[in-house]
Amino acid sequence: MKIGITCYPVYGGSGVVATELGKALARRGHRIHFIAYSLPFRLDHVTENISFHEVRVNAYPLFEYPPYSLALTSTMVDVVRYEQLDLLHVHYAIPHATSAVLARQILEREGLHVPVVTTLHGTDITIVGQDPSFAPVVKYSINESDGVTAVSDYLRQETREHFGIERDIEVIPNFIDTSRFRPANKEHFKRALCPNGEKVLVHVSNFRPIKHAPEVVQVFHRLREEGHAVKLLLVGDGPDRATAEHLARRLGVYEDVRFLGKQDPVEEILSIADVFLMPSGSETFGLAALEAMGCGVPVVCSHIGGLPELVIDGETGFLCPLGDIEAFTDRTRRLLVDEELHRRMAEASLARAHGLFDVDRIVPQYEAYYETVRARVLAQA
Ligand code: GMT
Repeated sequence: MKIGITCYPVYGGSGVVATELGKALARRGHRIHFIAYSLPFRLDHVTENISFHEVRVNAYPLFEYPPYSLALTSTMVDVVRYEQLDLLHVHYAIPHATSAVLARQILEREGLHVPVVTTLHGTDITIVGQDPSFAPVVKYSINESDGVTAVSDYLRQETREHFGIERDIEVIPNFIDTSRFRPANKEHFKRALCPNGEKVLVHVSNFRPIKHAPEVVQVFHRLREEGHAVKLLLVGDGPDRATAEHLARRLGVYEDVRFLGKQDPVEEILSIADVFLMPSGSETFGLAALEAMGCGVPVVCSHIGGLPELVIDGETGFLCPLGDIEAFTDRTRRLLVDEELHRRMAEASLARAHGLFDVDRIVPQYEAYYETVRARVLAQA
């Protein structure tokens, strides 16, 4: 199939899923055309089956807000026409689904029928999409897409409830490349960072307020107060990074916290982690937690959103009440002091991540869905 994929190309879960999906589809023989405002950050190499089409938005004195959605629509129309795409798959509803639906309507006038599949990822439904400035357009674009997928059952329910949407929504979860996210022996790296055999806590996020990153520092501080030999690695960057940094200084633990910034080879860091912390206030799936589990790292996270569909409480990690620093500290402590519990949870995490969320298991679900949607659209044309 010739497939156009649109996503946010910057650091973020939906961009990662879209890019890894495109790369996997290309390996399976499909011809993939990424359509975005810059090269997706995980698209480190362009292969024979992958092209990139940049969306350019021209400045004009009248435009205080240059209309990116329209430039995207025009690029989609152009790419579908000249590359003869079979399907457009857009990730994150705003504005990608709207642009794709409009592109499809333009092309229909020319007798071209290009189905639109929209994948809902998270804040496009749970936060931003519910804002009155976007909600009616989001609802319309979801209803008008030819196929809709959501990354968890929780997100499917949220979409139905908040937007009053009744149409079919296929749940296709996030996935990982298990040849990349797997346990690896990085003892030399661990010894360099932890010369006295300290245990390692890791948090990976874009440090947006919804990730509650400062809570990770609070948990770490409590464990240090109790005398545990432990280090904290914080990966990623964003608005709350400075807050977390100041907190670490104020609490006197800064020396043992490493702010590593945006790191692409995140699996290297995960391979020396003992516990992964995710105190998020909202998470439709939790891709970063899945990547940790793929490396055999137990996850301690908030009991919210789609996380219970990934992390099995007491088996692969722990689910804690939202914002309950005491509970997060307690569960992390248990994993630090009880080696047998840690071993069991690390093994269970690995088995769950590799058994259920491997790229080779999930990508065929997208392929089958594309076929179903395309057959339906062509039958109606
Ligand atoms: O909000 C983010 O962290 C980024 C966001 C996105 O759409 O780029 O991530 C969402 O999509 C990921 C991939 O499907 C999910 O694993 C994340 O849980 C989800 N984030 C939130 O719901 C906050």
